[in-house]
Amino acid sequence: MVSAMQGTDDMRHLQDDKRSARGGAIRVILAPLVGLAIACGSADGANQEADPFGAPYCQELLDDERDGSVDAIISATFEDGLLTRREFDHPVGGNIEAVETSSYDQDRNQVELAVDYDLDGRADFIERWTYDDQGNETSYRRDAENDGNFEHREEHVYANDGTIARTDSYGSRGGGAELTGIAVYTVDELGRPTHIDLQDPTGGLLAFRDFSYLADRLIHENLTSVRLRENRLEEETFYEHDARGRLTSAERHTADGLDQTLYQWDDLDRVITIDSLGPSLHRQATRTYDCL
Ligand SMILES: [Ca+2]
Ligand SMILES: [Ca+2]
Ligand SMILES: [Ca+2]
Repeated sequence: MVSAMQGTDDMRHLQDDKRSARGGAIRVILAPLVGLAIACGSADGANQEADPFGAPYCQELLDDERDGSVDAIISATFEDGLLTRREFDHPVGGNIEAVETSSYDQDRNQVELAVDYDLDGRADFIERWTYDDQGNETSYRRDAENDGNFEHREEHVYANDGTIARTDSYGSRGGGAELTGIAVYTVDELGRPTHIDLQDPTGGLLAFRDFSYLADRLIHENLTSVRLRENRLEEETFYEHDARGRLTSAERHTADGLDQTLYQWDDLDRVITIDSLGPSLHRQATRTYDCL
């Protein structure tokens, strides 16, 4: 399903938000671990990128500006059920700049991401996802300062046939949780979201989002187009896949211009390079999976 109110593009927004929130710490988080569930968010490749329990990469080189020089190195280790990513600056010093840890609580079917910006050993940012027995994401919550108050929470509601029906978003103010938005889904006969209405707490329509799929394929990952309209803002993202159904290109058209993300895969269906080309993000990430 499409993760929460976040369609594929919102993941990018989420990523940007996090990046700014943490002052440029680890830069590769994309709705982490949604891939632990079924096909959540896989339409844009974020699944493969973000799911360390699926195809963990052990090293990622980041080249900002795509000028051929590496600017940061992310190293990932998976030990004792914890996935840890460390970001090092490069080539200056090789100092650690941030550490993020992902863990899975089997009893609660919960994934937690904790990020330590200032390297004092205590997390400064926490996110949690829970899943039902079918692997559907049931909730998401975010604590921006790790003060125990989760300022943002989303609860997903599924219909009897297992398809996503609604997402309720809550904000927390002064100890009380307050409904801030509702997403209502329309799904096709395969259970895929085709339309999402984003509503205010009283049910007033704020925006909507349409999804199109290739008709001749039955796999979930064949999302071809997402369109978002929000007041006068309109944007559309087009996806391309190779013969094996793997995402090769996501092209996002907005009023400001065109962003394109290109994915290259290895023979084991793992993403090895991600090229981001556009005014808002210009970067190449290169991944390695078989570190010694
Ligand atoms: Ca560079
Ligand atoms: Ca800290
Ligand atoms: Ca908080």
